Amino acid sequence: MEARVPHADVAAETAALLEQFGVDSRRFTRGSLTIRTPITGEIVAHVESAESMIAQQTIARAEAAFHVWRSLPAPRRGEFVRLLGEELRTAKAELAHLVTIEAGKITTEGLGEVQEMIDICDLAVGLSRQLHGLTIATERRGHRMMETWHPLGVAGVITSFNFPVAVWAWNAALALVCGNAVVWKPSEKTPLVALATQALVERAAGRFGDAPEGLCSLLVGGREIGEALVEDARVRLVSATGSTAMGRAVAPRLARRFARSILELGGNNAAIVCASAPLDLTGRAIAFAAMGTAGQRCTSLRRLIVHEDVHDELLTRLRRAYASVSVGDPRDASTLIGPLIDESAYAAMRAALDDARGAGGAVFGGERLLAEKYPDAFYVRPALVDMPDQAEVVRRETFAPILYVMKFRSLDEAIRLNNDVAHGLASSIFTARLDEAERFMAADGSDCGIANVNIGPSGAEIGGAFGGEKDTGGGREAGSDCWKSYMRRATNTINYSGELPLAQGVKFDLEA
Ligand code: UN1
Repeated sequence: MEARVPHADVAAETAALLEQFGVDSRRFTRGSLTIRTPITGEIVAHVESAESMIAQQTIARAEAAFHVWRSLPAPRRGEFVRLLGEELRTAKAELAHLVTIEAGKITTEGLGEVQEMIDICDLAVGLSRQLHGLTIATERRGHRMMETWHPLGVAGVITSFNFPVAVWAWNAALALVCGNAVVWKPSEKTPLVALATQALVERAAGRFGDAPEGLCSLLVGGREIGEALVEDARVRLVSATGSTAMGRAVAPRLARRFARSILELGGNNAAIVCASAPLDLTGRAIAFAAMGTAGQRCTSLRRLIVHEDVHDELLTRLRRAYASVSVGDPRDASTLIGPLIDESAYAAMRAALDDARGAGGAVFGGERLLAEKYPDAFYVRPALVDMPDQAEVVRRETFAPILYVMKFRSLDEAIRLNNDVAHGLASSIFTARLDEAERFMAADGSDCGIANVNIGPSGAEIGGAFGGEKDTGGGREAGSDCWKSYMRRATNTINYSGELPLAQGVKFDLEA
């Protein structure tokens, strides 16, 4: 048995990093929430968990901040987000390293996560001068009709462990330029990167000068904090990332009080590989999409639907890649696959592989690795499972690196398999044929929010709208016109005619 790695160093490194961000050590050394790094499984911090009372006070402060913030010119609000982007650029390496420690992402993906935050800040700054509405032709002489976009209120943001800071940034950067206050509840598994990010927010606020206190706050805590955000009438919008079960619990409660929701609830993403697909590119794309981030992206590739003519050759290539992929400490430059987040993720993976075997699947890989070196951490070889059909286990989302492979003959059949699951987040087709690519993206093609050609389903840029249909929740975040979700629309009709013609030719002749 190899010697256990000394457990003090990651904790010490974490504390040093947090102190560098200016986080008060009391915030991560005492408290009931025990934080472990998935790299070794060792405890790295104890974080204080907020109670509902604190949540109420934070929301009250956020609402007061909103009343000030909404009246600042939008480009001035953009300046705050520009400063936040600068802080993120300066602290990119350190914040990325904390992402690695807390979420187990490999270094390049940790850096990518922070880059995604910087990108959305840049987008939001540009947007702060482009929050424009339409001017609409009216049916009445001497009238003008237009729409204006106004700030909405307090926005609650609930994020998950797998993108512990980027998803907050997608929401916060837009919400802030749109004139809202933001209250953030991060995953209980990743509050440390949230504390560090909040320190950067405070630095940006200090440089900005007149940001109202409580404009952008952080509430570390459990379910009761999420519930406080969902139930509070002052919170006009809740953007929540997590499981479909969480979304099902949250959505009706928000609907009951007519609050807005943006839900991003996971996916069971497929790729169709046609007979004409360029196999080199396809294999590389599949490897990243299915194994990258240890299969713990909402957009991870979980189902591969392969034309029977190329099935065997592609599977041979993939087996080679799965056998040789480097799994290990995400801080090592040579590692491509870091650990699973925790033991429950590993248990879910094992259960899914058992079910797959029971359904006639041939499993390659999937075994636990490095258990002797890291008995409290959960490293696995990603699993490739050749399935006879799309069994129940394939149709459910398991948040782990498992790729189920199935065969198809006709594109109709492949599209039917692509759509025949509860989720509708991301999808891809690999083909050299225009007709197949277009059919996949057409109204009777993929039913997902993301439908790609010759590129995997994961790793989206922030410029597009991100999100999906069906059990994914229907929400859209990041680019395109997603900013509209963070504002309320007013339609204005202005009469400069000196007369009073009524719409639809209605007559109502009465002196008053
Ligand atoms: C998620 O997994 O919740 O498209 C978000 C991607 C990333 C975001 C994933 N840009 O894979």
